[in-house]
Amino acid sequence: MKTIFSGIQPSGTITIGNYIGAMMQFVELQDEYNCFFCIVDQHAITVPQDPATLRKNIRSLAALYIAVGIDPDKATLFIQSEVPAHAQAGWIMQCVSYIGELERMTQFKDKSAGKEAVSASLLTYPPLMAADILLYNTDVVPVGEDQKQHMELTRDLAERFNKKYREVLTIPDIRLPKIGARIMSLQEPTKKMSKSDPNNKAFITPLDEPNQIIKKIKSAVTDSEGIVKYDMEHKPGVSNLLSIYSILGKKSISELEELYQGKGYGEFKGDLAEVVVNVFKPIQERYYHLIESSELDAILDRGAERANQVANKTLKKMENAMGLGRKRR
Ligand code: ATP
Ligand code: LTN
Repeated sequence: MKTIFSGIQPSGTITIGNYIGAMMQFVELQDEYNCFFCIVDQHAITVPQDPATLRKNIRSLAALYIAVGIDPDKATLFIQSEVPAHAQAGWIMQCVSYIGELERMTQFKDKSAGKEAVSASLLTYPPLMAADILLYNTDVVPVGEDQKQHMELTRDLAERFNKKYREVLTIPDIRLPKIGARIMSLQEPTKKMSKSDPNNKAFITPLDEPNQIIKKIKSAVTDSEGIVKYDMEHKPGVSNLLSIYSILGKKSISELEELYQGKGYGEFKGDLAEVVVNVFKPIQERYYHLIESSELDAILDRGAERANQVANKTLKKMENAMGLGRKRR
């Protein structure tokens, strides 16, 4: 069986973008692959986090992974900071990275733009992500489109390591969803939807109440044309809503265009809101049951144990290849 690894930051409640771009792929792939799904809390602290909120978000993300359909008997679900090999291998991958290539990462440029104090870790975020992936001999990484550049760097770093030392690391491939690889903000449809957006009308989360979902979709920015048609360049708002509707409503974009021909945005948005509410309703029920249960801790304990076993093996191989410490088996 081939191996999959992916991670989500506990930097807020996941958005419909994370759900469509990442989580739906995870659920679909868990039967065919040996899967590792990680709550990357060490990545989240590259920008300021309130400690109590971070703790809450970690547990909440764990419950959401299970609530959307990850089966802990099939996939390994764990918290990054509970597997020390990530930070250790992250350091090694930093030593293989060049400052110039890290400075070229668009996520670094976006997240550091206009900030007075930028942590060093915002720059060294991608080598840690590479370590996450490489520790599990990962073949495939399902992510959204915003991670393409980080994935190319991960492959470069792994190839560089193998060439410089020894063939230790597996070169991973990226897997993007066919539709929905980049869900846009509901308020600024030319910008990626992001869970850390300060404007909470810009995103929908699976935990939003039905009336919040309806309000957010009704106030989503569109255009004055009144025609439901997919055209990302000229109609980014409507096109984004069409993508969401198509995936969650399981209808093709052209089917939807036909369905709403001659009808206004009001009816289109109302129906879309209903689709979203219905997809998230059972997820919410499972979530509220899990978040209170000790079952969640047992799942995360088991996950950390399995992840530590695999990660430590690769870490040892990396250290041996580089001549770090004393020779160990
Ligand atoms: P933050 O706002 O804190 O930067 P984020 O919302 O961008 O977080 P991440 O935790 O960094 O989310 O990403 C988790 C996964 O979700 C990644 O695979 C990422 O590619 C995917 N993803 C994030 N935003 C979107 C989006 N708008 N559309 C599709 N996929 C997305
Ligand atoms: N960089 C990703 C989160 C992330 C990740 C990973 C994704 C950290 N480590 C490993 C896939 C594999 C993000 O910002 N979305």
